[in-house]
Amino acid sequence: MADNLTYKILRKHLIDGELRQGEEIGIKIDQTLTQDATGTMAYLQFESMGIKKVKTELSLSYVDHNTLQQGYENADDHKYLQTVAAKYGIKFSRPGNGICHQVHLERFGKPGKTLLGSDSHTPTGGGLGMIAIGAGGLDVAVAMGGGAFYLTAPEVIKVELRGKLRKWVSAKDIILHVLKIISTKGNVNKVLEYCGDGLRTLSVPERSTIANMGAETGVTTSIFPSDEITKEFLLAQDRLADYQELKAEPDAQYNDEIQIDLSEIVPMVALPHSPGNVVAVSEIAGRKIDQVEIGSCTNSSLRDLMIAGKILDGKKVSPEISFAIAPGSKQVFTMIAKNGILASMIESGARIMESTCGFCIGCGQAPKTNAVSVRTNNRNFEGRSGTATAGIYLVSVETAALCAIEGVFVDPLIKQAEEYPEVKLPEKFNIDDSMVISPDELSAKTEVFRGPNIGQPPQNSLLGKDLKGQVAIKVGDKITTDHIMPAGPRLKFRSNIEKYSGFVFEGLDPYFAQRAKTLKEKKQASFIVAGDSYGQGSSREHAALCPMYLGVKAVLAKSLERIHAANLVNFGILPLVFSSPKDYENLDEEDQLEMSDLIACFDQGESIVVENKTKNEKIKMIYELSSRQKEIIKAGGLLNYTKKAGSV
Ligand code: MIC
Ligand code: SF4
Repeated sequence: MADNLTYKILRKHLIDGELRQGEEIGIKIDQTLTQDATGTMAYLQFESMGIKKVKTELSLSYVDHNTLQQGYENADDHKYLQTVAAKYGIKFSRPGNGICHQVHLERFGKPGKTLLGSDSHTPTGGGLGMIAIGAGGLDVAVAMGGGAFYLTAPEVIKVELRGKLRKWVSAKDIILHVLKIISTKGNVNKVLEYCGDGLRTLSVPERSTIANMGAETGVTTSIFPSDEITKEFLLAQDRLADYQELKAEPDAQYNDEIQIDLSEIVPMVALPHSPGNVVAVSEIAGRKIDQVEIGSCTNSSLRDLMIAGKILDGKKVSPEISFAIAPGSKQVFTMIAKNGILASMIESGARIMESTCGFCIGCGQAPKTNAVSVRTNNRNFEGRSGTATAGIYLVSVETAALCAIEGVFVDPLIKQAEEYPEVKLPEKFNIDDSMVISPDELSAKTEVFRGPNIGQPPQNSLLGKDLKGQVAIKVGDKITTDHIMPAGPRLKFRSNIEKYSGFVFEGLDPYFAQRAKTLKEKKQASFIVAGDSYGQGSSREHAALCPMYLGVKAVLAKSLERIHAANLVNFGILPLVFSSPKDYENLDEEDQLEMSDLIACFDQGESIVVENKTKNEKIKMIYELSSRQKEIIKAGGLLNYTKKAGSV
């Protein structure tokens, strides 16, 4: 059978299992990336594995999420990350150098390679023809140690782009259009593979906008072929040697197909509070706006900032709105400073931010009460901006810049008669890697700095034969990892699990953490009951690690998202799925639950029967776990399992 591009690359990297759709496979990881918010824990876990040096072709540690440095915690984390990187042979991208995905695309990604990142938007690398996957920090730590990364061999959906976009419509509108078609649900263990003549009109950064926000559909990753356009981009980055042509074999097989005529796409917007709530901007034209933010790993490339700057040139921003722009990388920042576009932005009234995630993760720029905030990033979950009552609207840079000028929603298509500020990529980007520190022979002797905010990764105990405990919380559908483990002002405690775990489910139930702790003291397990798509969004393993620390032993859900389900397993928490939705309805908070003979159930592949002692009922729970995952859960998590198995 002829391979599509996804299977071509997977086949080359296969080191465990058989490459058959639906089966668990282990692949070799060529490159890894971490960012500061997930990185500290990943490196603490890596250190505890007792390996001398990373075994990948390239591992990079970025600092981009939390650079506000209010208090000593961030600065301590940064120094820990810098010293641990030097010691173990990892490149270190200093704060201010840019957002991990943007910098990786510009300077390090390579067609045909595998990239594993402790951030859910790692698939941005798919724009360069990589298999780039987001995972929990512990999975990345294992990959740095040379261990395989395990995933389900995916279904591959062919997305054929035909024709050409209209003026004022851009790549962000394509991915919003895709989200409208396939939504944020039901896409687990799938890959979106793009092809078609429409690709000829999309530069690498535009392809990467699409691959980046593919994460919101829940797919494992998205991928584009590596072609002449990729070659041009790599040449302009002075990296021609990294180029290779890559495409699907003729007559390659796919599980499904989506056809998109680019000329029919109109400017789109994702309404609060889900990236899947997509409508045409024209439907809300004229609605008043309070804030506009341009930037994030989705839309902060040179192309995006040039467009925004050209739209703003000679104009003034509406006095009614708060407006900020964050260039995605130092490269982009330097180039717009040199070519004068930065001056146009400043003159228009924009506030210029550091090259970091910033507003996207609620680190600053929280909008006002009940605000309508228009942003170019990829997630608009309730409360993520830092203001619980604000509504976030996700749009393209074109729409955002026009909205900033007018103070109301503007459909860019009304501008069709005017000249579109077309941007051609430069023949040479500004190349200066001085903010990336490379380890040398002496670095292995570096002493690792540990501030008082850095604790040790907590260990879990072996899975007991029986579990007894209580439903400590019951939540609804589409609970994101931002609901489970808030970021924003809480981010600085990522390296301090004892402290950070006090904020689990903070926005939904501020008493949860205390309740779970009390149950743990009484040697009772806590159980989480959830609806559909539990664990959407980020890769933050803290959404599993902190509940584990509080004594959560199982999640009982209608369905679970891929990265979060894997993180639960990695920390020894049982990811169980209801066999009938009515069982979810029958369960209530404080119900006493018991599960018996778990190990025997696992060994014999039987479903797990949960006894609801309060209601005197029995519930059949199903689980999709490979034999390797069952062993991980029995061992109390991946760290225990890896050390025992000596697999790195
Ligand atoms: C996000 O966009 O939610 C984050 C912050 O980048 C996360 C990682 C994290 O929580 O540190 C992600 O996407 O994985
Ligand atoms: Fe950073 Fe936002 Fe991108 Fe996450 S989605 S990596 S917080 S810019």
